[in-house]
Amino acid sequence: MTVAAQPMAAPGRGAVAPLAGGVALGDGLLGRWQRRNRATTIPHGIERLETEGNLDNLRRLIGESDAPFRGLVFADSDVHKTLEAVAWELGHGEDARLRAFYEEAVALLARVQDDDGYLDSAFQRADREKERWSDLTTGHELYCAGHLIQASIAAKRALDDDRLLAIATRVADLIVRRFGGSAAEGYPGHPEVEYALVELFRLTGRREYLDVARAFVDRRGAGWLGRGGFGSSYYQDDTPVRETAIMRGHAVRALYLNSGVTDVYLETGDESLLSALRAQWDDMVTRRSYLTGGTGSRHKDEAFGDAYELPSERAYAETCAGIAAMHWAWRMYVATGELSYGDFFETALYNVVADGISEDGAAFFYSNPLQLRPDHVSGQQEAAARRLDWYYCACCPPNLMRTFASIEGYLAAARGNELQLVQYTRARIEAELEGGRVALDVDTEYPLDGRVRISVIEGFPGAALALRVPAWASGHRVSVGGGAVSAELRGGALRLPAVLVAGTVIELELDMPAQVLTGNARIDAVRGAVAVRRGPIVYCLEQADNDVDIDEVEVDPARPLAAGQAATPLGPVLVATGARRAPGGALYSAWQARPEASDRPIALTLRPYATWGNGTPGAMRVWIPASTG
Ligand code: FUB
Ligand code: ZN
Repeated sequence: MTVAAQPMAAPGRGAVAPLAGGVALGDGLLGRWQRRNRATTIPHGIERLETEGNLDNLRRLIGESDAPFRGLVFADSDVHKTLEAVAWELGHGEDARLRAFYEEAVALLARVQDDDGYLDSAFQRADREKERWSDLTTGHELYCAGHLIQASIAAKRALDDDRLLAIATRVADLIVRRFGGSAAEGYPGHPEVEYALVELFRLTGRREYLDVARAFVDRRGAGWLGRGGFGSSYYQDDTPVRETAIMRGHAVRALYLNSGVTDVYLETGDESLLSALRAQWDDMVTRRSYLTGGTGSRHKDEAFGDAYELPSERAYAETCAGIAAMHWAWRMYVATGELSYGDFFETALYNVVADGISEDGAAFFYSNPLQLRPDHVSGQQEAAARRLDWYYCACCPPNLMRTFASIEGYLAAARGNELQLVQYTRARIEAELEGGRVALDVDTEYPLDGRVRISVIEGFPGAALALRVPAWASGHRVSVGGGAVSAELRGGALRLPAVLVAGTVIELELDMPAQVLTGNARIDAVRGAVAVRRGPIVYCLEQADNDVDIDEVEVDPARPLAAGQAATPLGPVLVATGARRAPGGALYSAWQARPEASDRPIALTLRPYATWGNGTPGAMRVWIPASTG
């Protein structure tokens, strides 16, 4: 039996409710990515947990390995994230390799756990550098606990297996004893545990998990965490959550925190949290994120930059930040019912997150810049020129694994008697709505094209459908049973009352012509340049596709873009018209008079950004100087 991933259960006060499973991906892009993840990425990751020492770090605590502790202080979290991915995948169907890892890891964690519930190999080891809970700022114990809790929720929901949940609830109970109650102090240097605890509350009904998550949110902002090397803004600890209107500091921390804050709002209804979240969301989307959905423009501190500080080649845009932004976008949608939050989710998914993994599923980017210079000296983790098969700081690969393994949990939600489709991909979707049950087949090549055909298999009178119309769509048409209908588009949603009746076919057509975009003039790094986007897919120039040096070209934005011959998993290559503007004479100096453009127009081949770097190594750029005549 196939069990659909359900990363989030219906919250107490959501405007919409995530579905309780019931989604099976078909042979569309997301289904193919999920299968690649199962067949290649997860087995690759399991092997790396072995070779990099993550599993030995646990085994050595029970005398089953002589190896020294290896890796970073949060090495356990890679095990937990992989376990989460494996649990969702075992829910999709048995697999001997995945099952063997799952059984071994669960048994290992059970044996390693201390009597009081404590479980973190970096702090349990006899040769530990610090005592438990003595360094909340950088120790990552609560971060690791959060990932363990999320893995255990996956195991319970996908496999109905209580073993990991028993381990994780003992950890959570210890957290409640140590950090719960008004007399207690402390909160995590790296947020993550907040939304894990809220989800554990949803699963178990135990209020103390929600209370401690809320306490972590309420306590933040005291400046208590910044006393180490980084400043308090790095930890989002410079201002109280409710008084914060801007995104700052370490991007993954900020985005995990805001996911947790949204979850606390979703259970408490504390409107002061939601208004701070809305302000921060607007700040991120309008001033502090890349066209690709990437966030964190500074390598230093892996942090958000100033407003409009969005350099292309130095974009940090960590893969984990892309995933965390998807988590937050989904929760903002659940909180508000505004389908337009799905726009940022899909932008991040198909661009910065998809860029984080190679076409074959076994190599990864940690940072996802929007430009690679031809002579770039490849750093390890944070500035690799090519995707690497693992990282010393390996947070991103297992994060990708759990994301693809559970991606069906983010396609649709319910609002009363209405089913809302947020992301489009080939899938069977079954849901219990107020008034009855619905089942529908979604057939689409999205995002290759914008046609979505929905066949209702089961429905009931009055069952409604809402469809997200992305802001990038230059036009849209919808028909029910072959007849065009006009429905008002409000807040990115088309509402179709009473259409979910068995046998009905609903067709949505979204126009996705290639669009030429410019950046806000305040983004100095891209002033005078343009980028190309088709539907949600951002394009780039890659050297391997072009004969001319891509750092010496400009594009004529007035000339139409044509579809090229080659296809990629994210869309056709596109051909633009431009010219070469080479430096004069032998001069390649930084400063010189503006060279003449070549008379002869040249064809420039663009490919979906996330597909670059899978062939011949070389330069890449998303933003291309525009010819000014
Ligand atoms: O600190 C844990 C993870 O390592 C962060 O989320 C990533 O940014 C990387 O620094
Ligand atoms: Zn990462």
